[in-house]
Amino acid sequence: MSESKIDAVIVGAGFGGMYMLHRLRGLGISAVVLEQADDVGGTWYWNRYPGARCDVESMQYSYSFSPELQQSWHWSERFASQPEILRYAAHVADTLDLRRDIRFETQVTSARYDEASGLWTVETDRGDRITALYCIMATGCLSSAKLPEIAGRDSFGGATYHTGHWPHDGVDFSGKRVAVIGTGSSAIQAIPVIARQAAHLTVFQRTPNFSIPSRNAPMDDDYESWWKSDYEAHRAKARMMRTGILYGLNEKSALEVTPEEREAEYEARWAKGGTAFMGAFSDLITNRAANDTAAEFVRNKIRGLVKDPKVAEILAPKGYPIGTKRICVDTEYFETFNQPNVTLVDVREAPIEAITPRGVRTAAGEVEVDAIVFATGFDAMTGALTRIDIRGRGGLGLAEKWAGGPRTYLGLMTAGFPNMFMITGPGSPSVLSNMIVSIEQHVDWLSDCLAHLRARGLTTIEATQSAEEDWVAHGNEVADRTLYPQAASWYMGANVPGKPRVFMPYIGGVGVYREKCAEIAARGYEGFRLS
Ligand code: FAD
Ligand code: N01
Repeated sequence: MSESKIDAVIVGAGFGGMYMLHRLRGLGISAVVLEQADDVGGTWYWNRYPGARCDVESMQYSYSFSPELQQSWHWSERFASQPEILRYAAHVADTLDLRRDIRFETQVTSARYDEASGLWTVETDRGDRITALYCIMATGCLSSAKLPEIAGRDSFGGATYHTGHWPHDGVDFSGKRVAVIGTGSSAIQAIPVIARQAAHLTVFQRTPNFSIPSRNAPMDDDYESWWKSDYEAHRAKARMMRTGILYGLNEKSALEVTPEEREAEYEARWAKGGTAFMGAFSDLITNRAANDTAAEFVRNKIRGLVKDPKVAEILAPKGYPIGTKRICVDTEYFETFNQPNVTLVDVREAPIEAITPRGVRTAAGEVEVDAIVFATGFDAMTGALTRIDIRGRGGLGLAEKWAGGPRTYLGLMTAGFPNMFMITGPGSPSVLSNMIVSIEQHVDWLSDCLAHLRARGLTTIEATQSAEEDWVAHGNEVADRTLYPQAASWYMGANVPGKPRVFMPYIGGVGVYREKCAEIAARGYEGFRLS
């Protein structure tokens, strides 16, 4: 058992925790980062599955706080691969000498607030007991991997993998019969790569996904120069965009243009590739009729790419609006189903009954395989937090408080948990944005807030109950103006049996949210109690 006292404990050494540590150092606030992995990088440390890469362009998916860093780093591709992003995270850690304040292979198990002292006590699986004034959760929105609840899951005799916990030495599927369960973003990236290696690949699909080709390519020198020639101005614009990403948004409605113009707009965006497809028209996420035009365009593309019309129809998403489950970006995903060694199983039609010692059994029979890849996602947004025994005033548990869904003020704090902060917590734009933009905004806001407290000799900040209630109501009201609640997505907690169906991120937009946070700070941290 080791006991220590420090100003701030930060949990997590992904991009959130790393930048938080850097800013606290600058404020002269002593801090330690606790990280369960053995190195920095978070998402990019864990998700080493074949084909893993970013779908925000690499010129934008990077820190903006250091002009030297963003000028000196060179990205080799339009969309960076996982190994390159991990190298970037390591480079940042080296450049800023972050690792000396990070305790690796240390999982935080509990964090308790003591009302008498006003301090947090954080405990770890290594027996550490650290007392701190501030407890900052940079635990990630997509860091709590979710295995499917399928009977016999542990009885399988071959190898099993989860995309979010991929072995560091890679996996050789040569000559193997492989099953992939799931068809979300991770699966859509992994399937084409696994299919090139495996003797046979069987994909078990519950819900088909809309996916746009990435058109990934080596970095274009002129494009890199364009960004670097005025990085500050481009970043400033991106920070005010709805998604924190700088790309062309068409202000027109999909319904006000002719069918020919609409088709041309979709074709142009399909040819360019990437998530900017959803910027084709201004009302794609608010108007079902508008959305249907984009959804049908993509379904027709799938029908064109997949040779077997029956397979194409199974892969063509129906029944929910495009974009309301996280839009995917792929490299030859749909084409992969033309390969003779790839089989698609529609588990809506033939539900998975069990995993057996030999493979996967559905209502249509057993598929024998040598390896199973669970591409089944995460207990998103709340899982990493509720897994820790976090207790605030009166011993109230966070998991208990959030039993009906997460409740926060701005996604930064939750009432009853003084001095406990969340980086990109539920109720902030987080997963609906370029997350590095959102991380920087939260860390900067919080750093300014702590500087404000310290300059006034104050020690504590806490969200008020009423501000939290108003924010939750506002978040729901904004979400209800969109089509998002119509899909059974992980944004809604729908992928975790028993999880309340609440739309968890804030969909008001990154720019709007940033302005609200700034106004609240300017009004003396309205909605927070300072003491
Ligand atoms: P994370 O990177 O998740 O880091 C959290 C860290 O906290 C982890 O290292 C974890 O081990 C640690 N931790 C959690 N709980 C504990 C505990 N109890 N004790 C100790 N340590 C703990 N976002 C985009 O904007 N664009 C993309 O293209 C994109 N692609 C993605 C691809 C994949 C495969 C995934 C899974 C996510 C992707 N994301 C993307 C989201 C991505 O999570 C964020 O962009 C960003 O990396 C999050 O950084 P973070 O520091 O907030 O969280
Ligand atoms: O996880 P997911 P993910 N039986 O939850 C299926 C980011 N990311 O790891 O849709 C059968 O999206 C489930 O089916 P259904 C990005 O934000 C980004 O792929 O619930 N199937 C679904 O198909 C992304 O959204 C990139 O019906 C089961 C799949 O498993 C987020 O991370 C790349 C099942 C899970 O999909 C999560 O993506 C990767 C069961 N019991 C990740 N349980 C980029 O490209 C679950 N499924 C940037």
